[in-house]
Amino acid sequence: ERERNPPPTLLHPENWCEEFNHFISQCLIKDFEKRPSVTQLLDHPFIKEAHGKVLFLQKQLAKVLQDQKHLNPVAKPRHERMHTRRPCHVEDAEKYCLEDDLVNLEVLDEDIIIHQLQKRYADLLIYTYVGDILIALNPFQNLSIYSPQFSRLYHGVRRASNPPHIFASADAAYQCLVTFSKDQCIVISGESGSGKTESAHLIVQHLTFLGKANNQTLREKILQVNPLVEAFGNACTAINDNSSRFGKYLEMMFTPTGAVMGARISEYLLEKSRVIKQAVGEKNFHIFYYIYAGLYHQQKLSEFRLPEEKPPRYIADGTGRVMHDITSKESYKRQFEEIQHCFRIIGFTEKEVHSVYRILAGILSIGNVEFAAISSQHQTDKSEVPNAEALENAAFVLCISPEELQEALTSHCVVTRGETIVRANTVDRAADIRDAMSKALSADRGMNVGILDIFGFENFQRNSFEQLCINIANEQIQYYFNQHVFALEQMEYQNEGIDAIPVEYDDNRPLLDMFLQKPLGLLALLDEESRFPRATDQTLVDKFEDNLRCKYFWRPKGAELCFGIHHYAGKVLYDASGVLEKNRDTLPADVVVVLRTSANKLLQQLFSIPLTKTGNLAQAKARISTASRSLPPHFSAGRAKVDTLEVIRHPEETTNMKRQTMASYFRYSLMDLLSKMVVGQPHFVRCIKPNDDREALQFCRERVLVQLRSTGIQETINIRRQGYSHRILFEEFVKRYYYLAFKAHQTPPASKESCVAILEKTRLDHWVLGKTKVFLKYYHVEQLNLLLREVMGRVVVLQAYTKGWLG
Ligand code: AD9
Ligand code: MG
Repeated sequence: ERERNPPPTLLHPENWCEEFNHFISQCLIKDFEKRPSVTQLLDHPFIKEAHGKVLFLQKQLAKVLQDQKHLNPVAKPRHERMHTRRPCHVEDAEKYCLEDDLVNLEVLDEDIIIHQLQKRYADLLIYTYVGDILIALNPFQNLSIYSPQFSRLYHGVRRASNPPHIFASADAAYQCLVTFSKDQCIVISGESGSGKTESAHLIVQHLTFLGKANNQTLREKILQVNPLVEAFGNACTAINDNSSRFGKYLEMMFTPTGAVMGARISEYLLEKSRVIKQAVGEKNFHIFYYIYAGLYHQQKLSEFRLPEEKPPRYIADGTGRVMHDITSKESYKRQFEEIQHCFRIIGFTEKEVHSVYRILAGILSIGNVEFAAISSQHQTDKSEVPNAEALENAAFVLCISPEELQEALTSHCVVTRGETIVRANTVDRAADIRDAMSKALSADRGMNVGILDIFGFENFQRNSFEQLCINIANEQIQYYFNQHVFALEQMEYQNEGIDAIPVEYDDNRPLLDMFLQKPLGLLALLDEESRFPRATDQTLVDKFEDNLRCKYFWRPKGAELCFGIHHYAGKVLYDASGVLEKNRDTLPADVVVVLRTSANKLLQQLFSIPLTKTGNLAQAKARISTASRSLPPHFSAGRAKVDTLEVIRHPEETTNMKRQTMASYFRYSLMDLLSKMVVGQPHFVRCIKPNDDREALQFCRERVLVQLRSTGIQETINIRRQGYSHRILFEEFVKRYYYLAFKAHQTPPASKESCVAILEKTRLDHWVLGKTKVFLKYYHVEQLNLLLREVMGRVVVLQAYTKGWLG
């Protein structure tokens, strides 16, 4: 119905009139040259259209008056029944009912929560609310609930009108953006394989619908960005065939009236080490397989100097089958075609795409370069390249000189007393440089709403530095969640003099301090040890043990190179072998110099930026200080805390960083990401993996319970029961909603009394007033906005009439 007969776009009355007046004056000048008669004016196409809108609005108005019965407390919507909660006991099967919002449960314990989720899951109701937070259970099957019909269903309606849905969360963020003109931030968290990336896609899909991305190209561009970056940043792991190996923050930009303008994507903490080595049973980034299979089928492998008889080492797993696997896989070939399509849609030229392929092929060829020791009488540790062909291939596709490349790999320059001395590299060192170069080529520089989708918490058989970084990032996101859902909220109630029973929750700050503190946090210790040339992984673990004396750290007996961490989401045993080397991640200046000489423009660009990984640290710092100044008002009470979260945690990052390590880069990236997030009003989606077998309809109670516990769901329900998700300053509230209780020409004072007058007029109940703010439940805001939209319609009609334009 809506599509056939779309409602007119309503502007704020003042803007509407301004625009209207401007247009009319333009008409007067251009079309009439003198003041027109009413008949002339009414004949003007613009006025005709406006008149049509007015007639439409009049009809709407009649309907609105009818609909206002909605607000009558007699017809309470489902979510408002929280004050008349129904009993819901597990053993009482007869009376058992499914709740869309767990906050409505009368009796709250783990058993009942689990039982609710399990029952809902069996009915394929994978989404459940906890107040304004969405719980999403991975269905492990395709559901037909994401079609355009569903998008229409979840468009600007009250949340309780439909079952819980990821589209409703996207809609809530969108409505907040349009209503309060403020940035929003949707934070999706959950274990690896719980469905974060899928949820992020669905949110983007719904936001492009809501933002009326009618422009087909823009819409497609936004939708195609995800698959493209995921081809480069996702890989098959033991847990998830499409596991994100980076954090992704997608910002969708909207005009003040809510039309989508564009999107920006930032990626964080790419697990670069995957390029050179993958754990058993895991794979490299998808893109390498796509490109190899795609070029094979296009018979272009030789053009990119890739071997046809044997797949490159970086994508081979040692069995002869793999070559056949890659080239015969229809899906890889199809994905390659899709990636080509994405590149085209997003606006890459053929030449640019070609450059990207060349760099990817270059990485694969570099991986094939081998080193052997040359033993001469004087020099025993010099190395050479026995398979010159691989090196030549790499140099060819990267458009650099093979001799210079070889020299950069097998030797290095040292400047002593003004003299430059060339020293030979050992075989091991040459191999390390080769790998560092491959990682740098796939580095996260160059191409660059907020929807946050990071890699989920991981606990494998063997966990290394990568898992440690991933899990620390998740620890920080959990801290962000706790801050918003518990700490800031309770502080705000206190400051505003509102009675609230304190809710106990597991604060993971001590754990985060253990990682990030200086100088004795785990990452700082790692950096310190990385600076000692004689340090070994063993001395590193000893150092951890000597300094990290807290209940979250332990060292298992009989495993010298291992250490354990008790994360918020569970205990993980880490293997420290290779950690020091991974942390050093050195790319010698000699290699950078050679890569900068490339005739490939893209490659030049990648390496023209100084190779400090802290490039945007100053920007990040600046953003944090601006962010904390312009925090949404409901943050103000907690501003000190939010600052603490970023700045105190990383006090002297800008200085003394002569040598970049992965640990410091990781810390900066995390800080940069958080600086983006703190600007927006947060919305949370908690993804849950119902089983480890990736099976549909299989609900493993123990696994779900662990995830619910670690994310503090029960405490969340408690605080959401008494909580108010919207806190609006009196001034802002009056400015926004005065139309609901006052005449258009009145200017009520921005006081508590004016707020009371408005709230009483709307006949809402259960709101609370603090010292400076109105405290509302999410459904109050929904109702206020619906009412406002209707009243605005009336104001527009009235203004048009009183201006006398339409007679
Ligand atoms: V990781 O931390 O990046 O390793 P995610 O992102 O949490 O992980 P992902 O979104 O990739 O998990 O989901 C894993 C798989 O679950 C997907 O490949 C789908 O096969 C499946 N999935 C997840 N959500 C849905 C859904 N809403 N509908 C259908 C889904 N399948
Ligand atoms: Mg993912």
